[in-house]
Amino acid sequence: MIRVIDSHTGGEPTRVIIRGGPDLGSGSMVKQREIFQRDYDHFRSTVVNEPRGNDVLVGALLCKPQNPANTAGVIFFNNVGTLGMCGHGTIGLMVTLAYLGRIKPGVHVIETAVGDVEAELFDDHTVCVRNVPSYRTQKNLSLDVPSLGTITGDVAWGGNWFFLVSDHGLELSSKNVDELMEKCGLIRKALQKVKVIGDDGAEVDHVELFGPADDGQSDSKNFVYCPGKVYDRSPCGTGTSAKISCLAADGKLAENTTWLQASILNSIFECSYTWLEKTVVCSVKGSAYITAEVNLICQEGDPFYTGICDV
Ligand code: PYC
Repeated sequence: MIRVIDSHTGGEPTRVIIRGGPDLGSGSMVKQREIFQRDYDHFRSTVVNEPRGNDVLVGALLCKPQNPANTAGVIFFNNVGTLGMCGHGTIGLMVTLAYLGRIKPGVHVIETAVGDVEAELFDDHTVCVRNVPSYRTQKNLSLDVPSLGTITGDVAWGGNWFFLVSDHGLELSSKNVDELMEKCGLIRKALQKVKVIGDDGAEVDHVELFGPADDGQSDSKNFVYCPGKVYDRSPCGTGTSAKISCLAADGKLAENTTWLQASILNSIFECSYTWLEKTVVCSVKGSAYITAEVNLICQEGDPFYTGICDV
């Protein structure tokens, strides 16, 4: 029996495991994530994939923080593997811990496999995440994408790796999701074909399209394609941090200036940044709401005990 609490952040779901998860020891989150990836991939799939979950769900396994002064350690994962950081997931995690009465408003340090983040809980629903340092590694990379032609974008890190494209000629609208998914899938394949990687050697596995906002208040709207062939319903905390690192590097956004990033659903993250040497530290503020508190049950003999994954 696995006890979970579900929430959504700007429409993007997070499932926090509060009981029944594996014990990964008390090492660093890098070490704990290594053990999780090596020995518990079936657990990941059981929790987030059908029939207990769905492709869009992001899981958050609460872990022992290496530093006992910190609030929690967490491993984020999705339908195909683990994530580095997850902005919407951290907001969902904080709101979940508040719902459980485990934390009070204030600043909390959360350990992730790519570094510690500070998350400030304002009330039951709103959280501001001070993300790991973000930076751009490639500007105006031209990619030959079969049936789309040349697509130019930037490569940036915001806790995960992103290929950020503004010049895509597509309308970012919910009614175009099928076309957006198909085209992002082609871009992802082209990135894989020419082996575009980040400076840590990891694959650039998220594609982020930008366009003008249409809600009368945001600075930009995005569509974020994630590695498991799903799109982020929220503005994507790590993706928005990657975007802000590009704006900062281009001198298009000043320090401590608010940037309102809208998602494909027009849910909004309020962001700003400060420089840290050649990187930027982004603050990403958003809200999450609890949607369920349930036990996942795994019965003996269930042919789909460890979930269905056909991605
Ligand atoms: O909010 O950082 C994020 C995120 C990553 C993948 C899905 N959401």
